[in-house]
This record gives sequence, C-alpha cells and structure tokens, in this order.
Amino acid sequence: MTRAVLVAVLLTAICLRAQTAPRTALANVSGRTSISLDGTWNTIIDPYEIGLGSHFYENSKPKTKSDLFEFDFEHSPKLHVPGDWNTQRESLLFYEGPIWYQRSFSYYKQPETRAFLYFGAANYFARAWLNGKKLGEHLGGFTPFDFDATDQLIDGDNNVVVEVDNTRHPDGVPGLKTDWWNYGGLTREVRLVEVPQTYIHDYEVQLAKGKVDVVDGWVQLVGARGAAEVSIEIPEVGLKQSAQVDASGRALFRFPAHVQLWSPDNPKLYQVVISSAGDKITDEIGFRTIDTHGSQILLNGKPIFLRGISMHEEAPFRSGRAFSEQDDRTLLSWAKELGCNFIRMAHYPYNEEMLRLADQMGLLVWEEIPVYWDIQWQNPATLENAKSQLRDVISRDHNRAAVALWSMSNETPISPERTEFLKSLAAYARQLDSTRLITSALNHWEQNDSDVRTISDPVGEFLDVLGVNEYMGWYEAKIEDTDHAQWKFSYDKPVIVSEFGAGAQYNLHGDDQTRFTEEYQANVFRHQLAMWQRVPEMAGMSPWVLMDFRSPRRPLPGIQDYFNRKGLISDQGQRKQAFYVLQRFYKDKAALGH
Ligand code: GCB
Repeated sequence: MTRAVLVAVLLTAICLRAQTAPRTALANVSGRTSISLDGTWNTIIDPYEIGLGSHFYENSKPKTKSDLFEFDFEHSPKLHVPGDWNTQRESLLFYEGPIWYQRSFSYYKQPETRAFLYFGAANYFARAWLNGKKLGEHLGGFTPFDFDATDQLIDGDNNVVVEVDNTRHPDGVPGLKTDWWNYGGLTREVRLVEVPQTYIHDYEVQLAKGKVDVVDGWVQLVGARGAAEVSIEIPEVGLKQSAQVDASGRALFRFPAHVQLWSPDNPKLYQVVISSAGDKITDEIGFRTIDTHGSQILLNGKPIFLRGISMHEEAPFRSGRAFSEQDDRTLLSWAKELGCNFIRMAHYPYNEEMLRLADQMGLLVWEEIPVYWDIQWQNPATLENAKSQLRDVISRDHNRAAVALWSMSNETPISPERTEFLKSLAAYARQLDSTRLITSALNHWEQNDSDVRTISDPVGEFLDVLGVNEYMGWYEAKIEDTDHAQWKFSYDKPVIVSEFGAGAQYNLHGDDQTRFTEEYQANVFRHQLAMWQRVPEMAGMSPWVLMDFRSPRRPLPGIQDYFNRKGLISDQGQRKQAFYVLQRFYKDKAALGH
C-alpha cells in the first residue's frame, strides 16, 4: 500500500467513525440564521395508519380528472405549530395515534451552506420527508432532533411532510402509564437552520469541576478538513483563547478566568463568542460550581438550601403543552413569587427557552428524563432509548448555569434489573457531563418500627443526591402521622424532598380533614413542612406541584375533571391556601439566609 492510499484509508475510517457516532441536534439554534416553519400546517388524522401506504409524504395531486386520490392536504383541517393537537381541537383531546403534517416554504440555495430541518420536539415518534424524499425519523417526545436537508432542498417552493405519532408503547420511555397528558404533535418550534460547510456543531464552556476560576470545555467542529483553529471569547472580561481541533473535529481548552459567579441572587450571564475560520456563534453563559459535601449541596463552594417546587410543562390558562415565552415566563414568575430558588422540571425535558429563562431569572433546575414508574428494564432497546434522550437533553442544556441536577428517573420499583438500568444511565450522564449532580426521585423505604422510615434503595449508591417522593396524608398514613415520623438514610448524601402534596380544588372549602378542600391541602403542607424541618439531611425540597395539570388518570367529576389538582395554583392562575403556606415557609428560610 502506498503512503497516499494508507492516508486515504485512515481518513475514511475516521470519517466513518465520526458518522456512526450518535449525532445530537445542532446546538443553540436560536443563535443561527434560520427560517421559522412555525405557523399553520395542513393536517390529516390517520387512525388506521394508511398514510405511508398511500404515499401522503409525496403530497401529490390528481393530474387528470380520472386520477384517484383519497387525501388532500390543502383542503384538510389545520393545526398550529408549535402546539399539541389535543388542546387545539375538541375532537382530538384524547386522540392517540398518527397525524400527518404538511406545509410548503420558499427557499433558495446558498453557496457553501448546509441546511438542517430542526424540530424542538415531536411527541412521540416522528418521520419527515422533504420534497417526497425521506429525511429520517426520531423517537422520544421531549428532545430536539434535526436532519440534514441540504441535498433535498430545491430552489423555490419546498414541500415538507411530517408524520407524528403519540401512540404509547410498552417498550417506550415513558412506557404505557403516566400521570400526565400524552400531548401529541409538533409541540415545539420547527426551523430550517443554515450553517457553513464547516460549522460549530456544539460546544461546552463551563467552570471546571470544583474550580471557581478555571473555565474548561470543548468545541466540536463538523466538516473540518485538516488542521483548524477555534477561539473562545468572553469580551466582558477581555478573554480570548484559541485551540486546535483534533482529527475528530474536537478542540479542548482550559484557561484561568475571573468571572462573577452565577447564583439565584446574582444570575450573571456573560456573552461568550465561539468562532472558527468560517463560523461564529454567540451564547449567554453563566459560571458557577455545584457540588456536595456530606448531606449538603454547595453552590460556588457554599451550602445552599433549595427552595423549590415541582412543575409540569403545561400552559397556564389554556392547559396544553407550554411552548411560548409567555407561558414559560408566567410559570417561572409564579415560582419566584412563591420564594423559590429552585425548580424540579418533572418528568421530561422542557423547551429550551424555559432553561434559558431559568438562567436569566436565577432559578436552579433539576432536569429529568421520562424514565417513569415501571418500564421494560430488561429490554436493551428501552435502555438505548432512555440513553439517547439523556444524551440529547444534556447536549442541549449543558451550557445552562441553571441546570444543577440531572435526574435519571421517577418512582421506579426496586429490582436488580431496574438498578442495573439506572446505574448504567447514571454512568452515562457522568461520562457526558462530569460537573453536575446526578439524582433520581425514589419512593421506597423500609419501615420496621412504625415511625422510622429508612431509604436504602440500592440505586442510592450511584447518585449524588437522593430525591424522595412521599405522600403521607394523601395516599398513605394520616396527616398527623407526620408529627412523629422519622426519616433515615443509608447514604451520607443530600436529600431533596422531590414530592409531597395533596389535591385541592380551588375555592372548595371545608374543614382540614375533608379531601379536595383547600384547607386539607394547606394542612398537609403545614404538617409535611414541620416533619421535613426535623430531618438534617434535607438539602432542599420541590413539593408537588406548582399548577394543576391535565391527567387522564383523574376523572373525578366536578373536582378533577381530568386534572391532577395538586397544584398550589389552579390551571386558571388562582392561588390556593397552600401556596401561601409554602410561601411563608420559604420567606422564613430565605430570611435565615437559606
Ligand atoms: C407521584 C408522581 C407524579 C404524580 C403524583 C400524584 O408520585 O411522581 O407524577 O403526578 O405522584 O399526583 O400522584
């Protein structure tokens, strides 16, 4: 073999490796030139799944009057994107199955440019075609994905067709059962994003683990031929560093930096500019460290008490999937009003803008993947699915100072297979992001003596922080049992009480032992807060839940009407009594400097 042939073989091998590595979506698309494809799309409901066989994706029209066509996008009903379909049309409230989306857009090819069709999220399975050619498919309802559309684009009118299917699957993530609405559709933004031939795919610019004055990270270039240089600039502090990319396009860097630290009290963000020869992208990034010491959580080296609340990504007032800046801001402002410095974004990744807003507003965040209740622990495809959702949310949000914790799961029944599954997820999360804390919401304890509850779930070994969900006074025990309950832990780790709560319909009144009254819920909160105050391992809490949300498991007429009513705020924005109980508790905590 000649030298030239050898080099060619090696280069091909490197390229193949790069191609087969799992691809995450383009980072920071809001910082890119793009064409928004949000707006009105034509849609065909396809409960009997005829779309593929009938070539819906070609969006062809009859050419002669005798041609037989049994579909017509143009004259079909419309849906707004972004948005779930369930709350846009009454007949779709409970719909689970495929719906086909179609729209056209005008585009003219740019020289030396690649274009990606980017989806913020589509629940649950999606496949896309451009001008009749398949671009690809994606599984998982809450993470972004994109397809390289460069070769399929034509000058002038382009036709895009997407099939979205929210059917639940036993091997899915989540599986068949959830306590939230299975909103289907193109629930987040859709864009055509342009990048140069050699482009910055992703980057990480964060403080090194445990160091408040060292910035550490990497830049990933795609399409670089041979040696290339990238630079990282933080203009406000006069910093500029360059680094060379390796054969896989990755440049690593580490440099001293004296920056103001990000915290909920001072959510300082810096403009960071990443550039390569032909590309440049700007982001707003905050710098902070997050660690644990025994049962404490340390932010920038100092203990912090997480005054939190759990939430769903559900829109106030209209009760659909939240997606707009206004939805996000309303929800996070309510958390602020409650006195929070922390949000548990249960039980799946939320829209990217919500995380950016948390960065700006100074709210620490627990982000979670939808490994919820019982799923197929022994199924390798289910594990792969969970891993890709984890990889994609970490890749999207790893530059957000707000994100303090990655949660692997919620209330999973203990078994050796489940523990292996979660252990493998935790190891994967650490490999992808070594700086944040790993947690899970646990709900199993031993209770030999009736007052002492001991959390010894074996998965605790693989976590940095133990999340504890318990419903004393609602699903089990009496409210007053909290007065003498004690909590013990087999691990010397911080504990976040990730859930407790009680259902109440806004403006339903009675005594504090009457279910679904505001008084009952407030009573549960008073007792729960008093109980957890006595637990020294408690480093924070995120009671259940900020706002009432839709759930198909909650049919009680006149009270639930398919809403989980454990919100401190109703779906119409009305504060219940328990809101003020928790607000008082957080005010007192904050006054003590916690
Ligand atoms: C839980 C779940 C949460 C439910 C909540 C409830 O333990 O983690 O998803 O919505 O309880 O209201 O029952």
